[in-house]
Amino acid sequence: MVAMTDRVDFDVDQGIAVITVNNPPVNALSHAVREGIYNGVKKALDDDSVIGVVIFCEGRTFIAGADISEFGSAPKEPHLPAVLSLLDESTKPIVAAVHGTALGGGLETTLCCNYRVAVSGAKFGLPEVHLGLLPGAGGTQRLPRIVGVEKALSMVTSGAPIGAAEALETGLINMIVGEDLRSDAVAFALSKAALDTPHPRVRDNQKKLQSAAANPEIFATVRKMIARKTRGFLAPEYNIRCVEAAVSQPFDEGIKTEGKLFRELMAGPQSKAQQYFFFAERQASKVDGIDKNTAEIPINTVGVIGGGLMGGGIAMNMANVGIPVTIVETSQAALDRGLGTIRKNYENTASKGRLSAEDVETRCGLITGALDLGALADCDLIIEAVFENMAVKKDIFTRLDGIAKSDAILASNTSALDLNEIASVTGRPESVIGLHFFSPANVMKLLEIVRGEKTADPVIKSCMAFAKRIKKVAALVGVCPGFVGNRILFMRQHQANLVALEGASVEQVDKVLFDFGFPMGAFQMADLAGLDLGWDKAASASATVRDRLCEAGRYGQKTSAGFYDYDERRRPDPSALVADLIKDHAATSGIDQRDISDEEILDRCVLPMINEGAKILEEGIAMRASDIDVVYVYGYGWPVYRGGPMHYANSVGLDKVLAKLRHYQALTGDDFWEPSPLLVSLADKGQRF
Ligand code: 3H9
Repeated sequence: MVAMTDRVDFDVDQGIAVITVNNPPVNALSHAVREGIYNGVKKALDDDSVIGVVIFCEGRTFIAGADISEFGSAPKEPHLPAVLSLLDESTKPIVAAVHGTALGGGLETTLCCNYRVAVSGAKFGLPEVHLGLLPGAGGTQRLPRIVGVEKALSMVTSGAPIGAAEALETGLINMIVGEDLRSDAVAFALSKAALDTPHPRVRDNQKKLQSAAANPEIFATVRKMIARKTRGFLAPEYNIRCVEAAVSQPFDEGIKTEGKLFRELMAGPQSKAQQYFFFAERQASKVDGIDKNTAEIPINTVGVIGGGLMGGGIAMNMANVGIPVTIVETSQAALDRGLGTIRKNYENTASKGRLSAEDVETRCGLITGALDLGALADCDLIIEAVFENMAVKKDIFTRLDGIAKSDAILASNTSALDLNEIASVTGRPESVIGLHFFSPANVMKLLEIVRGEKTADPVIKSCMAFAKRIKKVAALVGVCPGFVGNRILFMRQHQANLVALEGASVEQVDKVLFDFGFPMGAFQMADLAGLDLGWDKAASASATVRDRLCEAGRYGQKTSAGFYDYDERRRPDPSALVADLIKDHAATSGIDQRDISDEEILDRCVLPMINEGAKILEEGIAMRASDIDVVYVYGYGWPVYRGGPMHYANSVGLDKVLAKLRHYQALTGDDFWEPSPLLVSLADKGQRF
C-alpha cells in the first residue's frame, strides 16, 4: 500500500490498481482526495504491470460530492474537471466500486469511469440543486447520456437519489455485486481488462439523447411540472438548460455551457445562501455545553395527549418510523374522530401511490387510543398536545406527574406558553421539555425543542436524537413568549396589520411577501392558522381588525371567510367587506391612510423579524443565528435561497439594516423600531451575525 496523499492510498491486487479514498466522514472530494486520485490514476497508467483500476472508498460511503466547505476559498489544483479528464482518457479500464452514496462530484467521478459496480444498498444522485448549484464536473452532460434525458432531468431538478436496482435498470451501473465490494470490483475489472474491445466512455454515448432530440417539448413539460415547487429558485432552471445543451450541443460545447452556468450560480447569492444553510441545518443538531458522555434515555413507546389535528399529526410521526404510540382523548367520539382522520390521511397518501395498503395497516396498527391518562403509565415520552390554555395544561401535567414512570420525558407541544410555569406543577421539572411541532405535524420538518430552566441534559440530548429518528430538523430554543419562531412572527404580523391600516391592501401585503419567496403572505397565513386562535369571544370589544373579523364569524379558511373569502377549494378571493372594515377601523383609530410602496411593506415586515432575531440571540434564547434561520426556513417557509432572516441580514449588510430600523423609528416615533444592542454593536464593528 502506497500513500498518494494522506487521504488516498494505492495498491495493486492481481494487476488491478486499487485507489482507496479515506476522507471521513463522507469522502468528500477535498484537495487531498482530488490530488490522491489524480496521482493514483497517473501511477496506474504509467505502470505496465497494471491492467485496470478500481476506485474504492473506505468508511460509510463512496464519495458524497465536492467538499462544500472548500467552496468559499480559492480552488486549489488539481481541479475536479482535470482529475475527471484523466479518468475519462484512460486506456486501461477503470471501475468505480460504490457503496453508501455516490453524490454530486462523487457520481460525476463514477461517470468518468468505464464501469460502475455497486452493492445493493448504494444510492446515486446529483443533489447540487439543493445547494443552489448544478453538477459542474460534467454531470449534466454525462448523466443524460447514460440514464436518458427524462430521468436525468428528474434527478438534477429534484436532487433526489436513485437506488442500486433503478441504477441497474437505467444503465447507470453495470452490476450489483455482493458485500465484498472491493474483491468483487477487482474481479469485475479483471474480466474487463481481459477483453480486447475498447472500454465504453459515457461521453461517447449519443443513443440515449436521441428521443429528446426528436421531442424537445420534454423540456417545456418539465419546466411546467416543477414551476410551482421551484418558484424563485435559479438552480433548477440552470440545470434544465445544461441538459438541453447536452442534447443540442456537441459534448465539449455542452461541457463549456455547463461550466459557464455553474460559475454563474456559484458566484450568485442563492447558492451562497443554500450552502450556508446546508451547514446551518447540521449545526442546529449540536448542543453546546452538553457532555458528550451524557446518557440518552431510550424512547421506544410514546403517548400523545389530544387527538385533534395536532395530536394526530404528531402521532403519525411516530407510527411512520415504527414507534408504537397511544393517543389519549377525553371522549370516545373525539378519539374515533382523531383515529379516523389519521387513517384517512394514510389512505390519501396510499391513493397517490406513496404508501402501500399494507403500510397503511401497519402504521394504523401502531396507533392505539385510550380515554384515560393512566394508559400512558409505561410510555418513555409523553407529549401533551391539547389547546393553548395554561390552566388546562397545568391540570394535565399535575395528573401526569402521578401517572408517568419516573424516568419518562414529559413534553408539551405549546407554541407560546411559559414552559417553566407548566413544569412547575410537577415534582420533576427536570423531565419537562417543550416539543413544538408545526402544523400539519406529519408534514412540517421543523421541531422547536424548548429547554426549560430546569430541563436536564439527558432529556435534551434524547429529544434531539429522537427528532432525527422521526425525521425532523430540530432547533433548541429557550423559554420566552412564542419561543423563536412565533415570537419573530408576531413582529411581522404586527407590522402587516399596521401597514394594512395605513392604506396597503391585504392583497398588496401578501403579494409582496409571496414575491419575496414566502409560500403565502401574512394574511393568508393568519386565515390558514385560524383568526380565532387565542381570541376570546366573551372579552372581544372590536379593539382590532382581528376582533371585528372574528365577531363577524370570519375565523379564516375554516369558515370560508377571514381576511379573504374562500371558495370550496379554499382559493382566496379579495373581500370588499374586509377592505371597508379595515378602512373604517383606521378611521375610528385616527389613522390616516396613504399609498404605501412595496419596498416599505417589505422593510416593515422583514426588518422587525431581523431585529427580534437579534434580541433573541442577545437573550440566549437561541444558541446561534443559524438556528434562527433553520427555524424560519423549515417552520415558516422563509425561502432557503435567502438563507433565513439572519443570513439575509448579513447579506444585505447589518449597517444597512440598522440604518433602515433607525429610519422607521424616526418616521414613526415608535419604540417598536428600537434596534437591538447586539445589532448596533455588530453593525458598528462591521461584523455579521
Ligand atoms: C458538488 O459535488 C459539486 C460538483 O458537481 C462540481 C464541482 C466542480 N462537503 O449529512 P450528515 C459533512 S456539490 C463537506 O450529517 P448523513 C456534514 O457537514 C456537493 N462536508 O450525514 C457533516 O459534518 P458534521 C454535492 C460534508 O449520514 C458530516 O459530513 N453533494 C459534505 O445524514 C455528516 O453529514 C452533496 O450535496 C460535503 N459534500 O448524510 C451531498 N457532505 O458532522 C451532501 C456531508 O461536522 N451531503 N458533509 O456536521 C449529504 O447529502 C449527506 O451528508 C450524506 C450523508 C447523504 C452524504
